[in-house]
Amino acid sequence: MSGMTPGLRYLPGYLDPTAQQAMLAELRARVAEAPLFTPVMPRTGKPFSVRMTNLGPLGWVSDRAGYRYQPTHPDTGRPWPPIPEMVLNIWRKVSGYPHDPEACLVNFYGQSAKMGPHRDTDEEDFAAPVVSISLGDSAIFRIGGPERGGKTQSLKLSSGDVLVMGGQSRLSYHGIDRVLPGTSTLLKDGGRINLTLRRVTRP
Ligand code: MD3
Ligand code: FE
Repeated sequence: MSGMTPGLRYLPGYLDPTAQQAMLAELRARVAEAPLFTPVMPRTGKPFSVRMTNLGPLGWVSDRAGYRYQPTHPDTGRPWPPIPEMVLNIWRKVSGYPHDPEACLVNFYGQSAKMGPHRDTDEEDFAAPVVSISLGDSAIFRIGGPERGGKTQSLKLSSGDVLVMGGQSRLSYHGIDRVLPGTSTLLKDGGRINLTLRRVTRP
């Protein structure tokens, strides 16, 4: 639990470099089946700087029509590939929640990508925490409270770190201010991958 944000658990170095390599190999194989796409903002169509794809029965997408979860890839029309067992096992160990996640959002950040402050509210079930796994270059993560514009704290997320957002932190504003280029050798061409695991429906 981290000071001003009850329910936030930071697990630095949860994955050692060998486990990070193994996870990356699994992800590469699955992302080959479900290519990264560039989401756009609802209504305006402004592109995100982050590219994304999903694994699991439901995937989060954003397009001109809005934000939603859907069972298929927006470009290929195929179901999202399954969430790798080693990723599910992390959820089972750290979430404290008795059901598996349905969505694993895979975010890819190039050197200048960011994610503006937002809350994750497209799920039906806020009883489950959100679990995040970071790979590749480090990034500055910022988390506030339940209201936009409140006090915030920053945390550097590095390759192999796991973050669990339960309790009050589940509905907190959060975002990625910047990626710190050249801080990891995991990805040959640099950049950062974040996996965000979520329960979407009420079990
Ligand atoms: C705090 N992703 O995909 S992960 C997202 O690094 C997202 O790609 C960021 O925010 C990333 O929605 C941050 C950490 C994270 C994820 C979900 C949260 C923090 C959270 C939900 C509630 C509070
Ligand atoms: Fe989020």
